Amino acid sequence: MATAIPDPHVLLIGPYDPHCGEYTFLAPPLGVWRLAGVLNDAGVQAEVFDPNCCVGEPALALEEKLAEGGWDAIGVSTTGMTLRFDLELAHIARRLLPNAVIVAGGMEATFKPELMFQLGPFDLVVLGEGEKPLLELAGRLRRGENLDAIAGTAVKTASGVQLHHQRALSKEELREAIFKTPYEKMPYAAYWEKLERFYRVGALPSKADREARLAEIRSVRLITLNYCPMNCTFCSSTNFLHAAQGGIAGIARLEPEECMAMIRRIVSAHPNVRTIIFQDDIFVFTQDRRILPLCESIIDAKKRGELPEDLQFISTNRIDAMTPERLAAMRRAGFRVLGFGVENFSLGVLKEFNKSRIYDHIEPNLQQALDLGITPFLDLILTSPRCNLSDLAETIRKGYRWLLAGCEMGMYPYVIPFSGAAMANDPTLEPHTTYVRHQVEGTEVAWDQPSKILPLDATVREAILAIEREFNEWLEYLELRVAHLPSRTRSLIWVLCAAPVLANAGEEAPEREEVLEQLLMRLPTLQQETYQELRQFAGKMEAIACVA
Ligand code: B12
Ligand code: SF4
Repeated sequence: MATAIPDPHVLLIGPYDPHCGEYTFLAPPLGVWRLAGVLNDAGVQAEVFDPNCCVGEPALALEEKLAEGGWDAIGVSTTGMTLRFDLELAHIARRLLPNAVIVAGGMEATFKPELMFQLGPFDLVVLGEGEKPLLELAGRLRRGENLDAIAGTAVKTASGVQLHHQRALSKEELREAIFKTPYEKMPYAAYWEKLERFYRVGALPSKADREARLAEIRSVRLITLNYCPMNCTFCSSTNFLHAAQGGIAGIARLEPEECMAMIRRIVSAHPNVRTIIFQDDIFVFTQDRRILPLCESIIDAKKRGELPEDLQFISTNRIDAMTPERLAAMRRAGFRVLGFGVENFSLGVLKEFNKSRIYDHIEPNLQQALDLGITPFLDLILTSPRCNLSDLAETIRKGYRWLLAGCEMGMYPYVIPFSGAAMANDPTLEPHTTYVRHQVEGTEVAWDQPSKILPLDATVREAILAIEREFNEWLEYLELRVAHLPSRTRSLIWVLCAAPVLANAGEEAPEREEVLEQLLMRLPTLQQETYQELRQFAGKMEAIACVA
């Protein structure tokens, strides 16, 4: 029996991204903050260490935090994208605190517990939602009991890694956990200042531009759903709770009045907030009974002065769940950007992604949203493992058309095999998966991590790799000259690079010259001489693309 620790202290480390979220906005790590709130509420001393928002070098800042002493358990949050950096921090914790209990949690840990034990200095791996396992862990530390067989954990034994599954949080438990998220303590203001500096907001030419950028930056994230059950084949989060439960988990989400309570709390904790981002994987279901009453409540609360009139909202939604009535209600409530995981404009690819049911809804709903003054934000994966060149050309053409029509867009060249996604586990795709060698800084620990699932068809594979090579050159070139490249500008660069490759292969594609003009129009902060330089660079790139 271990020694009882009457007042255990827990430090929770958020996922670590030293590149500062190059693709998208950074924000306080919601998962570990929610866990800290739940532990604090149960009388457990828990703090968050956020490596993306600390003073000085994160590794040194962590060492200082650990040297404050008194830590009995350290929790390390992991995602596939950040794993090598998360492990670096876990190894530092072990070096400084040889006797502390070190726990891995989060997406990557849940899907790959064996890998965690192989690469990291962990005593336990938490599977799925961390609330109940961490409360149980703290209880056992208090009572001096061993940590065996806690529901929702994996442990390493002589005979291998043993999994102890847990049930996903019920609707009531999820509500309790969300309500305990300590928004009042979360350093949103520090993130906003960092982003305002990074995007050089003060240097933007017009007040309208500055206001638009501030509305984007001064946002707070709220999650009201436990998971999305749509089972897209490239998606990992759809399988997260099933992996933790060892079976199909039930859906749970907040009711309209519970969402309102959280919105009011966020506004009072962060009065300068301009936008609340509903971070649910899907915010509106096809059979949805929440969205209309929620919009009405927001509109009422704004009228009564309980919420700022100009408070805006962003959410990610299934495009097949949109109707003219819902879109209009969302617009009136202040939803200014709606994310849609469209993924691809080709029906064949959507079938492969298990998402073909959205196909007929894409164009009418994008048009309807634009007509209402809502900006649709589309995520596109340009190729799938089994696509052909005309699928790629269709997505580039339609993506370009909707971009010019006013949509925002994030484009990704191929499927990234995130652990837990059906495609990542498909043995027929294994020969088409490429790996990157990673090493954990300061250690000998190294492994090959899956990084791309490339198209099986050699023509498409070569095309997308050529497009990606040119895209990377453009990015390197432009990032030295422009403060921040928003997703839509990056997407134009993808179209620009794809156009000659597709045209050379006989596919109908946008005119490269025209795309270049569109790109130049969207780089307003460039000096005149830089434009000329840029045209010369474009000419050089085109010559290379034609030779290739
Ligand atoms: C919000 C979000 C973001 C936000 C903000 C992240 C933040 N700072 O909070 C932003 C927009 C910044 C973002 C960016 C990206 N994201 Co993101 N994001 C999400 C999203 C939609 C929700 C995460 C969330 O807040 N969940 C709610 C909290 C409460 O849950 P949680 O974090 O999972 O934590 C719970 C458990 O995991 C567990 N847990 C977590 N940590 C720990 C630690 C310990 C010790 C324990 C015990 C338990 C534990 O307990 C928590 C409470 O129950 C997820 C999808 C999803 N549904 O999870 C994708 C997701 C995490 N993102 C993903 C990706 C790919 C990205 C990007 C790379 C996208 C891109 N292409 O640019 C970037 C990467 C940015 C970066 N450099 O890190 C992938 C990661 C896939 C993977 N396996 O790695 C996900 C899973 C979506 C997907 N399926 O593709 N993201
Ligand atoms: S709709 Fe989005 S969150 Fe849901 S399974 Fe598909 S990709 Fe994942």
